[in-house]
Amino acid sequence: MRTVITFGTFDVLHIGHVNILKRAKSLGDRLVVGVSSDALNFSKKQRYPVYPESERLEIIRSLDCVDDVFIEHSLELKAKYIKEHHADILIMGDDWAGKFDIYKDLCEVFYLPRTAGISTTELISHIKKYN
Ligand code: C2G
Repeated sequence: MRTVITFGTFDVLHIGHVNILKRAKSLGDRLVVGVSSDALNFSKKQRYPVYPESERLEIIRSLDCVDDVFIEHSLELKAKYIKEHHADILIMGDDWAGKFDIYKDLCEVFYLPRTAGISTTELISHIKKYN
């Protein structure tokens, strides 16, 4: 049984999120997803997500390819999360390339190509244009 772990805000769920979660699951047997807390997202991006953490957690939990979810409270706690969830593989999009190589002594670390042409930020500005 190979467990894959990945992290993200997954705000305003879109095809880029679904693609990386499906690809992450295909690399193992079980997929565990750390969903960034509202406070962590504010510290990373200087704005709160559109959907609160409780809703983002439920949306990600409801996907077929996801086996377990938890709230990611800090970027610095990855070692703890990897050990707690017995993860064999850490997957992130390649916008994070190299950033989590320090965890290679705990598990395999791979960065997958981002889906081109879509992001939550672009979606938000697109929706704003219609208001
Ligand atoms: N992603 C993707 N293609 C896109 C947009 C996002 O593959 N077009 C991937 C990102 O690379 C990331 C995941 O989807 O691996 C979640 O993206 P975000 O919700 O933007 O999360 P992020 O802010 O990158 O949070 O500890 C790490 C962070 O919590 C990651």
